[in-house]
Amino acid sequence: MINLSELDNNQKTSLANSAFLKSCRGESTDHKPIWLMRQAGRYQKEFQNIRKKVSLLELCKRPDLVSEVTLLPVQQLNVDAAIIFADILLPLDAMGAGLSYVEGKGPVIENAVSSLADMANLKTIEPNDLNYVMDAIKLTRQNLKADIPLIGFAGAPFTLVSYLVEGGSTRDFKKTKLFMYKQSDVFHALMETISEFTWRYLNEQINAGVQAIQLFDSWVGCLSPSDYKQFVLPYSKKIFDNVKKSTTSISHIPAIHFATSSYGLLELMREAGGDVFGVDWRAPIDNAWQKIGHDRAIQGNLDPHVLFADKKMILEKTKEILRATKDKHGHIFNLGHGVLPATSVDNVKYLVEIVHDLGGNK
Ligand code: 1CP
Repeated sequence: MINLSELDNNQKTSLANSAFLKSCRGESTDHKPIWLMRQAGRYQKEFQNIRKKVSLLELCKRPDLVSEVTLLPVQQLNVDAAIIFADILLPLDAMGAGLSYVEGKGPVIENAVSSLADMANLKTIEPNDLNYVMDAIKLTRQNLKADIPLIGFAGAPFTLVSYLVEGGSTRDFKKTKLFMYKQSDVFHALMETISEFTWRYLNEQINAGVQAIQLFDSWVGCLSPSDYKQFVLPYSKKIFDNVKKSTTSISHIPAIHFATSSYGLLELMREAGGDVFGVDWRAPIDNAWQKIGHDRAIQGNLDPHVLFADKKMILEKTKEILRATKDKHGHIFNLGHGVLPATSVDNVKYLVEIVHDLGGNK
């Protein structure tokens, strides 16, 4: 097992000069970098074959399989970064919330939280309760091409609390919002506990060898700007502040701040922190970038459904994004949300190819 500090200087330099990390820093690159959220998953037959043998939770706890799955998209698609295969809900499993993934339904939390007493039943966790993630990072860094950065990640407190309170996925976030308004003290206490854990968890991932981190606040776009400011911003800010503080000695590890439906929140998300902002397709990427400010990098924002269309449409929609980000440094191409399960691998490969061929100057 190696640690980042054990990477030799050549490798550190080639990683630092990768198109992905240069773009995170807003520097010019020889080609436009691209990686895809959920780039390892159900749409790949190799992944399906592994999932026939093990459950998602078992897979996440097997560093050998995690490493194999994480490398798949790098080998198959030629993307510019790998993201460690894990799930944002793993800390809830360690907390004893009774996490399972049910076929056709998604994540289910058996011990959902609706009171202070429910919260008190959750275990206090430490990053080393998820040591299997750190072991997987160390192994993957060893197996990954020397010039491909590895991204670590965590779920943001609001998004994790939404799963804890709803007991699974939701469309309207009704329970979460009522909990936030009616039991604000318990809500704040949960946000505090999760944010304290999260910055330490991300720092452990950095120590284990990732070159960038992404905070997924996937569902925070359901909130008004005022509620974001009051109930979320201080906690996300604490995470970015603390990750930053402890990484300056290693060399700067860029932090990506991602949410969907976030157009109305972008200025506040910037205030919370992050070097790169992940945006979805609900707003034109140049408008979103304008709101964030061009002194920060941007990531996105193709609608994942476009990958179900024919190549002509994929090309047209991709060119729109390339045109809107042309002549500026600091754009990392990505989807606006994860790759959908039935996506054609061929179309994903095509997307990576055209971004590499046309990105930057067309
Ligand atoms: O059976 C399966 O294979 C289940 C599908 C699956 C996968 C492939 C789940 C269940 N999690 C994962 C892995 C995963 N989750 C990754 C892997 C790394 C990569 O990108 O390649 C990542 C980054 C996540 C992050 C994640 N999990 C998010 C944030 C991103 C997003 O989609 O907004 C969220 C919200 C989750 C929760 C979750 N886990 C799994 C599912 C199906 C969901 C979403 C359910 C919902 O809509 O609420």
